[in-house]
Amino acid sequence: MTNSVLYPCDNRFRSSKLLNGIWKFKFDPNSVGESENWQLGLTDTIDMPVPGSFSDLFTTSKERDYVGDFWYERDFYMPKGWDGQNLLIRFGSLTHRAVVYCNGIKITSHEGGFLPVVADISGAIKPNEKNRLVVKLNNELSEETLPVGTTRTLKSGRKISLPYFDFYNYSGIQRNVWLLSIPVNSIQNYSTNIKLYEDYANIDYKVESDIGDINVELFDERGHKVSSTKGNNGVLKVHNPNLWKVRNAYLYTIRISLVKDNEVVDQYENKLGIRTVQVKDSQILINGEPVYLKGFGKHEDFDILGKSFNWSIVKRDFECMKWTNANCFRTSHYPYAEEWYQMADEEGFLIIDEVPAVGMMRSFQNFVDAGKGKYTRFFETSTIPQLKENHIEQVREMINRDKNHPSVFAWSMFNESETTSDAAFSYFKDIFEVARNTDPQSRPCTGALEKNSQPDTCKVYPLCDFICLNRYYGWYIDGGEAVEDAEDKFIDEMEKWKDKSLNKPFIFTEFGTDNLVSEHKLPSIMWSQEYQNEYLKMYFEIFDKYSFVQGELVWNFADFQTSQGIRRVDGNRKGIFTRERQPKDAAFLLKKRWENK
Ligand code: GCB
Repeated sequence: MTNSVLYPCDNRFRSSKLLNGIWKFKFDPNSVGESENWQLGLTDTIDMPVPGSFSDLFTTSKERDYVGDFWYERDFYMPKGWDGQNLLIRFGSLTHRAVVYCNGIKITSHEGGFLPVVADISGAIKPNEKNRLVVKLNNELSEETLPVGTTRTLKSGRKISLPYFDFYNYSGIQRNVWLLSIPVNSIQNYSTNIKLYEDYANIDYKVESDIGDINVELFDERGHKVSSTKGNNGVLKVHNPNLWKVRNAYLYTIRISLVKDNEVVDQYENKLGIRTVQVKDSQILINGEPVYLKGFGKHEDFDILGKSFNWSIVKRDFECMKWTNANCFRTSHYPYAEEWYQMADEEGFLIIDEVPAVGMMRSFQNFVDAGKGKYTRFFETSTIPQLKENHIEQVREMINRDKNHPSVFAWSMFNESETTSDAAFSYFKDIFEVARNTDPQSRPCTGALEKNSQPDTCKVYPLCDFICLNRYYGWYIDGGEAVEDAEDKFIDEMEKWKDKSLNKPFIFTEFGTDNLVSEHKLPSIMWSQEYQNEYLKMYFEIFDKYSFVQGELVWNFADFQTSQGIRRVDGNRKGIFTRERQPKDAAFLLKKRWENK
């Protein structure tokens, strides 16, 4: 029995029970927990919601900005009728690293804060008694783990985190926690790959399971069976398929059954969209048709909730994105909770799925340094082998988790890394290769390039199937009075890319200005809403001049929390929406442009 990361599914064979709610919580600043046997049970605890980011619930900075080890605990009973099954514990994520104990027994440990942690607890659980789940987490940043940053110890002995990235280091048990009951002989994983022909589609599939016979069936949205076949590997043929289209999604249901001695012993169902992805010349093709990407770089971020998963925020964000006529977003700068992808599948949104490889230029203000030629020999440091190991593992885990979502059309291997050295190239060559070897659908791979990654200096862009540029001409570079120079510099760069005749699509994965809802100025000045609109119009004019520009994802969908600093006014204010998800002026500009684009 492997620890399948398949999203929970309830049916005759499988059950799930959410363990969300109030858990016990305790900081462990001196890392004494294990030596004092905290894994057996915590004392002197406080209440803590799960899912939840702990930071913004507190009223002192010491607690909000806490860095180090911290512990969660809750008791649970195994539901009636679950005996004889395999029991798994499944965390949507544990940020950034964790050790899980059940009844004092170590069950698993995991590195990386944005992907599921699943473990078999069958051996540790007591069927008829109260069971205790204890989780030790740690949220320190380093140059060996993703996302990249460092941890500083103040004179008082208190640790603070110094992220090399521009979002607040929220942590905790931030996503759903489930107890799962799975048959002893079970289905563990499956993947699909779609090929379209004139009047039919072939869905090549692969199922990993315990020994037995596999049946695969496909149902349309009305529940009618449209195809079926047998075997762990095979092809489902669908005549005159309803395609999953951008902003016009059609979802079939795939049902996989495991049969032993003529009896079904396990069944797994999930949604399936029939669509293909291709990069051809300078276009991105979905089902063979070119699509221009319109949308946002986002964050999982909200007032009080931090990065906690919450369905209402997912719903509101999709409603706002639909209102602007967007069709795409990038999960900057880490894989989001799985439910985001489920809604994107339903709503026909495209996703660039990003691994948490952010901060790979050793800068506390990467957003400024990214434009100013800072070079830190990041890839020539002794921490690189360990970092690379973690990076590879998280690429694998992300693709394994998200590979069956029709919404996911591309993988992003990094955000704003240093790219100008041979060392950077050889590092990323291996990372891209892992992604390409892992994805059964061979989706395009890319990475978001900062301003130092220029046509004549960047060594990494040849690895990208399409080029993603983050550019801030007119904000970090030549903002305000100098904005006309910004425009010249931007056009100059674009001409250099054009001269390269790369015959690849270019997507702008970031461009934007900070602004305050309270600021209106005539003539415009930086931080006013008028300035944001003028800046966006300048960018749109330039995009429209170059036919290889095939998408625009504005930075950012909404204002979001960051570390404190002289350039951040209670966070990053580049939102097209406020942090409360109300439109700023630019939202109306985008809505109008994207209606006709
Ligand atoms: C960037 C980063 C992003 C920042 C953004 C900004 O280049 O990729 O994480 O938030 O700039 O607003 O400075």
